[in-house]
Amino acid sequence: MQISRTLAVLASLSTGSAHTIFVQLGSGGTTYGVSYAIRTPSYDGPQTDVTSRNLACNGPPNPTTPSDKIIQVTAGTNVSAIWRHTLESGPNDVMDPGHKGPILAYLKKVTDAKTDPGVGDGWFKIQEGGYSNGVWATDTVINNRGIQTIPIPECIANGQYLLRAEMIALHGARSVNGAQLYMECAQINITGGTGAASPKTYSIPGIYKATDPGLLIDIYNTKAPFHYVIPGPPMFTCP
Ligand SMILES: [Cu+2]
Repeated sequence: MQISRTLAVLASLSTGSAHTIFVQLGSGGTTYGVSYAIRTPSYDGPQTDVTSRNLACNGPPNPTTPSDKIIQVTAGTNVSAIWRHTLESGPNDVMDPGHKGPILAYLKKVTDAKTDPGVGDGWFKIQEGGYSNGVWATDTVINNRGIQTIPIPECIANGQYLLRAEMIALHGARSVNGAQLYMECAQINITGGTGAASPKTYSIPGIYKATDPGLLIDIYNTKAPFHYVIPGPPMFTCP
């Protein structure tokens, strides 16, 4: 108990500046350049207030740069959200491994992906990974050279969307607003969708509460194996 608490404190001290950014998207066999069609910040810090409008597509204190690009995505295929410590980092510098927690992905259908701020209703969760067999989903991404593989549902409508990829680090989450949430929004145009389903949508901010069991948790003093509850709404799947 005492040792793990010390390790936890050391982990949060030593990883204070080793955050992460969703910097690149791969789709249809092409990996686009850093910040291409993604609203990236120059600083890699987290959002920690789950009621902030900047929970949607990041923003102050990590101001983001707009992009006038849109990436084509075929429904029913996988895209690759690529995470790096900074905009300049390589595949061996994804995020400090002391950052452990879930990964998630959301879509929001929009009229103009280049300009829609993403704030408010319209979001549905298309991917979630938490803690299983002793491994956090963030470790899976780090060990996969920063690649978060996201399946795009085949049954959704065609058109422009914001793709919000997210990683949450829980090393400081034993106190309220201690979880570090990392997210960026990619601007995509989906084709090949059947449009057979209309996903139930949710608001960002609004999907998380500071006291959610998946955001307010002492991961170092919770006995393994434990059941980690991934935050946010139920994941959408095609019928
Ligand atoms: Cu960090």
